[in-house]
Amino acid sequence: MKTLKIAIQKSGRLNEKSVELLKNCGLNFENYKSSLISPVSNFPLEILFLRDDDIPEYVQDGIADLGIVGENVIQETEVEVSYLQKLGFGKCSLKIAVPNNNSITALEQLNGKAIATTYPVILGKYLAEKNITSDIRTISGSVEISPGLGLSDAICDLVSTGGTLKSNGLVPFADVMSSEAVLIGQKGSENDDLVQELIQRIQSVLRAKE
Ligand code: PRT
Ligand code: ZN
Repeated sequence: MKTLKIAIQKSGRLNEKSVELLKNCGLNFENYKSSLISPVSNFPLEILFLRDDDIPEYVQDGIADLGIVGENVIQETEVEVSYLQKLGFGKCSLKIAVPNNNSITALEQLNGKAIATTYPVILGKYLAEKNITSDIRTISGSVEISPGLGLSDAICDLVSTGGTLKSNGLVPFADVMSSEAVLIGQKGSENDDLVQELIQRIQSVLRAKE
């Protein structure tokens, strides 16, 4: 019999809620922190624990049939996958923020300015749509300290409570995208009976939470 594979984040903001969702679907598995794969004892499914950045490509390439990951990561990796279900957790927005003592009030003022981000693809498309040409500086983390260090004029980063922006003297300026965790599948996987069974279980867990 066929066994499905679902990729979830190994550790980080989405791990706990992803595990909880699958457990609430009645799936029995050990949540080993040290292993990459955990078999489910009562459903033909294996759980792969991965870095969130790798999940979209693994699903696109069929190494995993399904994945749970933030929409922001899917859009940034530009993969071809099917969106199967929004999951209602991991909510955040990708925003452009500027130092609170600045004089930037209109988007056009970002022309020629340096914007630091870990989301160059999404930001690049957003600015192109608005006909704005900025210098996108791709960095791998701690984006919020970059204006204070004189490395950029603005940042584009994920925001949930807004506390990180505030404590770094930044104010949100423009909404680039909103995001939450979603269930994705390899293109066409929605036609699979086992995938449908799992989607239905997930939907009834989400309905019970409403
Ligand atoms: O190790 P791995 O690569 O798997 O994890 P990661 O470090 O890349 O990601 P992780 O665990 O930080 O986030 C996983 C996903 O959670 C993201 O891709 C988003 O879809 C979602 N998410 C929801 C967030 C946030 N909220 C969030 N607030 N991801 C990051 N942040 C960061 C943000 O970058 C900033 O540094 O939190 C800070 C801002 O938070 P506030 O509350 O101060 O606004
Ligand atoms: Zn990551």
